[in-house]
Amino acid sequence: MNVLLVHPSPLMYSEIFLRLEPIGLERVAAAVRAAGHEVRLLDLQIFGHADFYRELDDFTPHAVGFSLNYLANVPEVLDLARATKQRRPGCFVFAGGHSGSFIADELLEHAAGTIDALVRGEGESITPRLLEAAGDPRLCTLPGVVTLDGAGPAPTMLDDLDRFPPARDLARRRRKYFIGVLDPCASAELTRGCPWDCSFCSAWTFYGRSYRKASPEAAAEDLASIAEPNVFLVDDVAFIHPEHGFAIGRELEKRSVRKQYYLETRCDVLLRNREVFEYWKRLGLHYMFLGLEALDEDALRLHRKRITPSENLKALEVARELGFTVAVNIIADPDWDERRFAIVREWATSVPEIVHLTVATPYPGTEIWHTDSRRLTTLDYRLFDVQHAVLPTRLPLQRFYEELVATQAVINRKHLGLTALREVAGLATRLALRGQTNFLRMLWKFGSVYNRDRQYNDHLRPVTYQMRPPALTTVKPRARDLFVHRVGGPEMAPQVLKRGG
Ligand code: B12
Ligand code: SF4
Repeated sequence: MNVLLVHPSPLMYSEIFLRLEPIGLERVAAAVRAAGHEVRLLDLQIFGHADFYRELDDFTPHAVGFSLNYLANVPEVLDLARATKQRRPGCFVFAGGHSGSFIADELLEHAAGTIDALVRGEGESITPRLLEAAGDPRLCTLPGVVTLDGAGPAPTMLDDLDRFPPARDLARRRRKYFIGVLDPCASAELTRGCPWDCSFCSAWTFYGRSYRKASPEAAAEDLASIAEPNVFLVDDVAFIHPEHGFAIGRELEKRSVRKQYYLETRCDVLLRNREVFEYWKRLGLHYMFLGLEALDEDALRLHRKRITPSENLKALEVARELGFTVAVNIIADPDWDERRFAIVREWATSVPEIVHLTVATPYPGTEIWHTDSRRLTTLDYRLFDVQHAVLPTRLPLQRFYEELVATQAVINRKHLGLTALREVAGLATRLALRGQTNFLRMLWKFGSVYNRDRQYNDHLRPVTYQMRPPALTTVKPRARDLFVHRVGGPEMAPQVLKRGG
């Protein structure tokens, strides 16, 4: 079969700071190719819709699979699926990915027959079986597969993370992938899953709170095979088990692999496992993202972050001592008033870290989707990108965006302002001379992307596809009822939570 795998367009956030290779889709591509299919991958973060239609005509795929990690991409994928069926009526159309896994039935309803199957959970093991069964009415009996005829049992987990290393050779124009000064930048995965259970996050519900590791040898081999000098480690929380980090490091040393790395971790993990981060500093780790989320105790408790403000601040000190460049995230609640924004602005300008501000957003698959008593003010998927307010704002909406953008601008001026620019000018020039202009372009884009009017006007766009809102309930769902992947015995079976009105 000719199989075309498609990653949708970038969201607001990635327009500025980063564009990363679709590593999940590359791993699915590896599994599909291993089953003997001809596979092409098209990343619409780089290519346009015209390129997609050209692929449909030139490659004449028998199957097209879309990646739906992000809710905000739902309308685009639904439109592309429809267009695919119009252009190639016999083509088998399917979709999978993180967000898609939580709203499979709703997506199939919107698609009205233009998506043949939704794949819940990890795609590597099931996609080859799905393609084999395409057109068979028993398709919906496969694990994790949902069609208009019904849903199969819970998805099966990949038994071994070493299988199906990402088919990076299929990603075209790879020099377009970057994060900040790491330009160009590849991605790699050392572990999968997260054992914590923050109330706003769906990483743990997707994997059923499981945590798996690649073998140190396979992880190092994969990193050694990467051509780019920089690597983004996509793990939810890096180096939870320090011995795993040390073992990979030793394998990298054996292979003389030297790269610059970016990773994401928790403050308490950094505090507890300081030595492994220190060791990786020597291997080339320079940049890390710490999910701070809030400055005060109450908000941290609400997010169930299981950490205190003083531990967070201590971790920042440790990261500074070790010489890392750190980015942190703060969740802005739509309930914030001018005073709360001012506090965050003041704090953000007083610390050397890069501070990101995202807007609290209940997503399907998270606990707050069911428990936040505030009613959603919009059902437009495109606004569920943690840059828009989808819950009632205390300030008038326009005023909220004014404060949000002003805060982001103050924070960004700290890093992208004239003084900062003078510091990075040499680096930007060196990259430009090598033809790497992603970082340079990023420096000029802030005003056009983070813009009060643009954000407000996004709410006024006509909505073709409406999200199904959560059912109103005061009962906190059981963790296992939120899981996509079933872990443990049958008592852990995820039940599809019925949503509606
Ligand atoms: C790395 C990462 C990023 C990278 C993106 C890398 C990339 N090019 O895709 C960066 C840093 C850019 C990023 C940014 C954002 N992210 Co992010 N990100 C992640 C993270 C931590 C890991 C994703 C990953 O690479 N996993 C490893 C690969 C192997 O897994 P995977 O992609 O899920 O793919 C597997 C399955 O999903 C499935 N699959 C995937 N695609 C397909 C397609 C088909 C056809 C099939 C059958 C199967 C399939 O099979 C794959 C292999 O098993 C996830 C959390 C998580 N644990 O998933 C959040 C997560 C996906 N991100 C999230 C969010 C909110 C964002 C932002 C909006 C945040 C922001 N601050 O603005 C931005 C927007 C990004 C954008 N699209 O522009 C949310 C998604 C929420 C939602 N419901 O939409 C998540 C779930 C984190 C969370 N719990 O809040 N992110
Ligand atoms: S926010 Fe981080 S620590 Fe919390 S559940 Fe999600 S991935 Fe895990």
